[in-house]
Amino acid sequence: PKKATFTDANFPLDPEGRVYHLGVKRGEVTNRILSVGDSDRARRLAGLLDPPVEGGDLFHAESSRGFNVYTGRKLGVPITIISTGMGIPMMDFVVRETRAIVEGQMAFMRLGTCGLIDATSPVGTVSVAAKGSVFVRREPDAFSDADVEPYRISLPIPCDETLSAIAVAELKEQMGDLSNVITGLNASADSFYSSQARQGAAFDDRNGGLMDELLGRYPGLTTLEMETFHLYDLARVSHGSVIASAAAIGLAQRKSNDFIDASRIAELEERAGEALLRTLVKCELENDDDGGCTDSS
Ligand code: R1P
Ligand code: URA
Repeated sequence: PKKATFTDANFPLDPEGRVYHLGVKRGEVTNRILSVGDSDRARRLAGLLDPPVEGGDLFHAESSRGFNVYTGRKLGVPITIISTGMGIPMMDFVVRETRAIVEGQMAFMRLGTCGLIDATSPVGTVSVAAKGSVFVRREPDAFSDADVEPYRISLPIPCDETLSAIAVAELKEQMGDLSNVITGLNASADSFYSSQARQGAAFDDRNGGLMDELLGRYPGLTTLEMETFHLYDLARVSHGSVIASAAAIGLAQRKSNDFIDASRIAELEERAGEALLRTLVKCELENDDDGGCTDSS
């Protein structure tokens, strides 16, 4: 298909107002967004939305950059599910480009997967990053022989406490006996490998002491993944226009080296997804009263 022409180098839009990477425009995204990394997870969770009324379709747009946007309703409330992909730049596109085409305050929940750090949490545990998130990034200057450490660990950034509390309650109800729900501090890393302290011989990663360093600095660390920190960071600098929280399903147990059986993932994702969609339905946003995102007309 022919590519549309975009104008405005500062914030590119096509003639209909579509944003450059997500490929959606005003009216196609709501104030309540569930962001997930994986496109299969997004499609599966879109199946949990209300059935479209009277021949209407669930809105779905897939962009050539790999974002999938589904917009419908959950329990009557307009909601959007986005497959974000992986890493901080992808989360940056999702938050900034949706913010540009939605009026009023926005709530973001992330449902991710993660590595579990504390030895007591088995694979399948769902952890809410209710105590915030830090960022772990590889420092390239260390490999240019500058006198700096090879990994930098940031200060924590908090999440929205109310959104997290609703998420914990909803997750406990929906997960039931299927899995444990915990809360903790998350670390988002700029690699699945080096900055998550995975060991390998192919690269000179200098990360043998990284896990101990992380736990030494933040003993309450529960999870390692790749996007939550940036979601919280953008919410923090959004002048109050974005609130955010995040949960993740533990696929990898980093102490025991256990990895989850693939057959368990779909049900865990669906139950956690149901919980986080209900969380977004329940959360109150500033513009709800004036016909904002919960207007069901
Ligand atoms: C790595 O496997 C990916 O899984 C986690 C990490 O944050 C990273 O994006 O989350 P998602 O399953 O949501 O992608
Ligand atoms: N996603 C991550 O980023 N890390 C893990 O260990 C598992 C999922």
